[in-house]
Parts: sequence; C-alpha cells; structure tokens
Amino acid sequence: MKILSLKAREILDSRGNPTIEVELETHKGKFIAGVPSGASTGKHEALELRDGESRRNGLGVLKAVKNIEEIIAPEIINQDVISQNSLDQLILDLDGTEKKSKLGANAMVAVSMAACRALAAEKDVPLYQYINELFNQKREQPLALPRPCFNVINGGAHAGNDLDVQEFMVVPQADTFAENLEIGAEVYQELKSVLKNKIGPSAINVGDEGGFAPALKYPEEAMDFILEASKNKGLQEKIKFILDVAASQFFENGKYKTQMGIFTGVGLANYYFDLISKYPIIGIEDPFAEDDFDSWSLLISRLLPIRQAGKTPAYPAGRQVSKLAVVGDDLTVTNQQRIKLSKEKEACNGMILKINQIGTITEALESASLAKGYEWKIIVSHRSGETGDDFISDLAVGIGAEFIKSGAPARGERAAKYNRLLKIESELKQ
Ligand code: 2PG
Ligand code: MG
Repeated sequence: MKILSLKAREILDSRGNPTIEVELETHKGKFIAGVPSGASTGKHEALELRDGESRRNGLGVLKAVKNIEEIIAPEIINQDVISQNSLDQLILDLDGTEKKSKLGANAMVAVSMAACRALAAEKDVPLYQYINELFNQKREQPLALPRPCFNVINGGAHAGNDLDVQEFMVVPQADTFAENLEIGAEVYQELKSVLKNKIGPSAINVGDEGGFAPALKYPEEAMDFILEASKNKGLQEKIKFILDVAASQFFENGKYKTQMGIFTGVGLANYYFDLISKYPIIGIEDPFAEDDFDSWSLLISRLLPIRQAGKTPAYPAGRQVSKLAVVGDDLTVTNQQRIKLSKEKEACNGMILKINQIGTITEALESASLAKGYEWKIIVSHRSGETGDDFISDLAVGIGAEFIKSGAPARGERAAKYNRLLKIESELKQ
C-alpha cells in the first residue's frame, strides 16, 4: 500500500480540549482518525504530548501535529507500507523512547489508526475483519459482538459531584447487541425521570461520559436509583453492574480517602465484599491504586479459594463473588510489562484495553493477546475525552472482547461507538 499524503490538524474533543485528527490518503481514498484523551489517566500510560504553553491552557497539540507532519510523514509518504506491524515498528523506531515522549503517543496512535483503516480498505475487508486477521490467534471462533457497559451515573474526575466511584455501568444480559443497547437506553431514560422526580432537575445534568451526575455521595445511593429505574421498566433481572472505582484518584499517603471515610487497602476490600453481597456487581475496575499491588492481590486471593473449592467465602458475599472480574486499567495501562507484572502478582483477572495508553495498534493487540492467554476478561474502552471516531467498536469485535465501554447510551461521541456496533451486528447476520 502506498501512502500518498498524511495530514494532521488540531481539533476539539468532547470536552472542548484540543486533540489530533489525521487524514491519510492512499489510492483507495482518505482515511481519518481522531485521538481520544483521558482525565483520570494512569501514571504508567504512554505520554500524551501537549504543548504546555499558555495557549489553550497548555493543552494544545501543535507539537504533536508537527511531529506527524515533519517527522512521521516524510518517512512514510510514497513508501510501500506492507503491514500494520511494519508501519507501527517504523513509528516506534522514529520515537525510540519507552514512554513515547519524543513523538507523543497521541501523534503515534493517530497515524496507526488511520493506517489500519487504509490497510483494511486495501484488502477490501471491513475494519473489524482486518483487525481480526491481525489478531489471529488460531482460534477459529466466529466474530461476535461485545457486551456493552453503559456508564449511566458519572462521578470521580468526570463529574462535579461527591461520588468517589467514577463510573456506574449497567451491563445488560440479553443475547444480542441490539437488545442490550435497547435495555441500556431504556434504563438510562427511566433513570432520568427517577432522578428528576426524586432529587430535582439539576440531578439530570450529565458528566463527561454522558451519564447523569446527581449530587450523591455514596455508591449505594447511585445503584439504588439505577435499580429503581430498571424495576420501573421491568428490567431489573436483565442488568448487572460493573463499577470503575478509579481508586488511584483518591489514594493519598497509603490510604483511600473517600466519602465513606478513610480506608486501608484491607478495609476497602472488605467494603467491596459487602457491596458485592448486596448488589448484582459482576466487575470492579481499578478497585485500588495503580501501584498498590498488595491490596489487588488480597482481593483476588479471597476470590480464588471460592472459585477453586466452591467453599463458603470468608465474607458474607453472594454467588457472584466467585465470578467477579477484577479489572486493571491504571494498573495495566495496555502495557505488556505492566500486564505481566500484574499476572505475576495475581493482581487482577481482567483488563481495560485503550490504544492511546500504549501508542500503536500492534502493541495494543499484543497486550490483548497476552491478556487472553491469561484467560482474563477484556473491556475495550473509550476515553472520557472523545471524538466521533468509532475505531474501538471494530477493535472490540476484531479481538473478540467480552465487553466494551463507551459511556452512556447518549451524546454523539458515545453513541457513535454503539451505533457502529449495531451496524456490525447486522452485517455479521447477513
Ligand atoms: C477510565 C476512563 C474511561 P479516562 O478510567 O476507564 O472511562 O476514564 O479516560 O478519564 O481515563
Ligand atoms: Mg478506568
């Protein structure tokens, strides 16, 4: 495949902050990619290059744009790109740093994504199919849709309220993506009415990921409102919860400072067991801080004996405890070293996959492959700052991820991903 041109520009993300869009041209057409950006980023993530000058509050990405146009473009224009792997390797060599601090992971991911789209077009296959070929694990499984996780109540760094837990995700349990989307949307709309009636109109203001951001304090309150809404719609039995606690955000001097009080890692683990015994929670993401491996391992070790021996848990927890997904995000940051370390320490049994945490598609696929080898559950994820780009939908299908999270079933940049999945599901049925 010959790249005819590569252009980059600074655009707005969903929070109104600068981000990058690239346009890569081949004889098959123009391929666009938009770069997402996190607010509660893990400290082990690859570097997102920002200008750091007074313009745009220091958040400008003109240096990264320049890196694409002046460092990457001259190396790839008019060259024959034979594979995703060789293109990504070339970008990695041009950068040459561990944290992608020379070019910026945001610059690299933009080019990697656009090239992936172009390579799929070159082969005349849909993006998800091309990704599946790249990912090929010799598991001849049919392509399947991920289960969506809808973030219907926002807290933490994504909302102006006192909820410590960043994301309260509703995970519908129907068999098809279309049905799951419908359930998620029904619960979301009913939750809007419940919050408005019970708390008042300001409770339906939304946070960064499109979920409501009511002035609540405790996780129990948030889940009770969601369950009430589900019940009103007769959907209570059809939903489960996954929480993203994003606990690094409230970890200070070895303690977890929450609205419920100050916890040690052990205390917080006990609190989770209590929560799991009361609510239909099937997964907890970042229950502890990114380097607090002892607490992570403690939580997992209390799950393992239950799973292995089917014994009564040491904590008053329900059946779902043994199946709980303990999911790394800031812990694992889509980085193979961190994933291996987390496995060594038995810290988690699932992980978030975000391409911009690592910088290239090839590395993200390698990370996914590693996690699959460990039989971890994978949640492909958006960032809290997004664009209309729906690449992650194809990624989730291509790698056969169990889950995808893209915020609430509302707001253009979130809905774009879910709508793309609807389209893929209908294509796969044909
Ligand atoms: C997370 C993400 C996405 P952010 O913590 O999982 O929901 O948030 O993009 O702000 O890191
Ligand atoms: Mg997270």
